[in-house]
Amino acid sequence: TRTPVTVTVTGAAGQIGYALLFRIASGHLLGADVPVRLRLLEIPQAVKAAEGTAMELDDCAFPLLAGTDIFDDPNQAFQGANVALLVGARPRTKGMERGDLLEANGGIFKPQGEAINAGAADDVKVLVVGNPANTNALIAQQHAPDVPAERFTAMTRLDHNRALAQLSKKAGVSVADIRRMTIWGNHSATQYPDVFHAEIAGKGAAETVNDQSWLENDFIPTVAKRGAAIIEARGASSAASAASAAIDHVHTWVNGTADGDWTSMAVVSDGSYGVPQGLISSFPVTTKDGKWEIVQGLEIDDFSRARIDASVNELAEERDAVRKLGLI
Ligand code: NAX
Repeated sequence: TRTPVTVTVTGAAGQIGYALLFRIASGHLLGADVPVRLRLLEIPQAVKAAEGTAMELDDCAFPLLAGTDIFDDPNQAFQGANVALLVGARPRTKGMERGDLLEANGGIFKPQGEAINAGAADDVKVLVVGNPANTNALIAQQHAPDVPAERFTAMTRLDHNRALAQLSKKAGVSVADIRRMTIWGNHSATQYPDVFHAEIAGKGAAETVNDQSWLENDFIPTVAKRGAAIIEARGASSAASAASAAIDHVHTWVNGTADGDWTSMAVVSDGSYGVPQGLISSFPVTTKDGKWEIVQGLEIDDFSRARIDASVNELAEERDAVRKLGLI
């Protein structure tokens, strides 16, 4: 039998955690033949709730789940982690300025980066879900100098999946007929969902839809503001869809993208497409053998260029702000 893969999940007692843990333990994260060992991190006040979730995990009798341990100390939680899902974060509350938000999250992601650096497995792969996800990932990465920078990623797969869903509805096709969707930039309202390289059943998606006004005034804002629309309708933020996207992100990273297709991941920039080196920005990426690569050579027209630049500028501002606060 295979040695279990150690998966650390932070914010385990939160609503995404509740939707995520059962899918990890049932084999959806890494594969139906890969046993997993869960290490959960919570703040002390939420450890009891995490213990309740762990009781339910026991009660599922998942054949692949080799055990669940709960910690309130990041150094213990990340010990031996092969996969780290950083979900817990400090949400923006009323009256909080962006600087306060970045500072509060720096207080979480700096020690977690240090703990990953000190104790995670050599092959650790990190996905940051907790917002502001790209900049939280940058903070953690900067405090893990011994871990290759490319192992730190942030989640834009939910935005990617939302874009697939909107386009499939508009075109009257299955999401399975769509390839090469791209989310560029920050996981925020400035993100740019790009259909100009996407294909529907092998033909250009933009030409197939042939409706620039829908693209500009409906598709892009609907995808970018979907999180707010979910809160408005559900009375709570996206949880099951966010958990599902986190599963997709890691599954694709580990198992590879399909031939001729790509996915969206926020990864450390090498300067591709004019995105300043070092920023953790969403790109079209292919994956193979547990490694990602930014898709090269795509033509970017003026319409796309302006939107990519706006989102990347926001990321640069966030980086400058956390630098000023001494967080990186
Ligand atoms: P919840 O508030 O339900 O849960 C967060 C959990 O994190 C809580 O149980 C809290 O105790 C825990 N936590 C806080 N600080 C911690 C720390 N230092 N160490 C360990 N655990 C800690 O939020 P939930 O709805 O689960 O969302 C989690 C995060 O995902 C939020 O930051 C949210 O903004 C973000 N999201 C990101 C998305 C993305 O696409 N990148 C989409 C969904 C979601 O909005």
